[in-house]
Amino acid sequence: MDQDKEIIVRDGKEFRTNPIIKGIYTADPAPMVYGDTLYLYTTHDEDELVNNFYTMYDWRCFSTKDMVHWTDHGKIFSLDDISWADDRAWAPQCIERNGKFYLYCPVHRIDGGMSIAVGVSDKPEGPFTDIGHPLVNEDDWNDIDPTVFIDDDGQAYLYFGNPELRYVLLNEDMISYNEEVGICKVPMTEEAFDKGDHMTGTSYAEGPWFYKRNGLYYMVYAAFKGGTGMEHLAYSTSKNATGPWTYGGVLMTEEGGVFTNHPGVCDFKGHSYLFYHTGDLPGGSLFHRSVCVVEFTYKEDGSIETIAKVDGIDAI
Ligand code: FUB
Repeated sequence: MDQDKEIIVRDGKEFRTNPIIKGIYTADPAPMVYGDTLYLYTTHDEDELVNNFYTMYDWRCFSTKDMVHWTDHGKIFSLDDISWADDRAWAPQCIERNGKFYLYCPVHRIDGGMSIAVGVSDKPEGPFTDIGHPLVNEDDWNDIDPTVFIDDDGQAYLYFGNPELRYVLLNEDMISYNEEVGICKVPMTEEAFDKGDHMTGTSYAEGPWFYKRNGLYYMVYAAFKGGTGMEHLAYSTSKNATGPWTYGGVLMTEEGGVFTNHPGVCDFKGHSYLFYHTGDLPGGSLFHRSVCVVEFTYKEDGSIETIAKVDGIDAI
């Protein structure tokens, strides 16, 4: 597919229309900036549904140097590569450490429940090789939507979870975690995540995205509040990597045409971007989503105002 066919010229600049990926249905965007390139990892909603539910077998990668011209790297990891998993190739995130790339992926185990798998590669665009066993396996359904970040002191954190936000301290090898500390449960308080409609009584639902900017830690996530039954995006901040968290506000309101949304945030070449998903491609539905992007700015104190969905993105 010609990934660049949706580029138009607007105000004398190249402009890519949303959804930015149009050849297949994609969701759960996870950007990673490496060198002068932004790599975007996504899930893949199959056209044909099984049991009228999420039908997702593989992970995809796209890359760009200017936000409008994108290279499609195709399938970079799939359930076929994970002998112990059989379904639900859900929201991933990738990170580089010491020249290797680690792709953290929720999957359904053959013996039941959700767990977090890790694929390893020498290249950002894969292919990735499974480490052979789950990294996080609590034998429950909470172990989804991993988000990974390496702090300035070298400590790596993997947050994840629905309905509870939990984390582990990753070891330097990035494929194991500090078992003495174990799996830590973040207190699900209204101060941290606002009062809301999800199972903990807070608005936090799923899809955490963890990062640090100008010394402040951010947790962006999909949230439920107000009885709409649709996810909006919200954020919380902390002065420490492990909290306590303070609720920051709504990042993006819910009307995306589908019940889920999923954030991926990054800075790239002096611009700040929020990736999200909607049902805006033709044939779009709850199980046929598509990845979009919007540029935004931080206020001087690090807070973020609610970001409106837009019809596309300017070239850098
Ligand atoms: O795409 C499957 C699941 O839906 C993800 O893991 C959640 O974040 C939601 O987007």
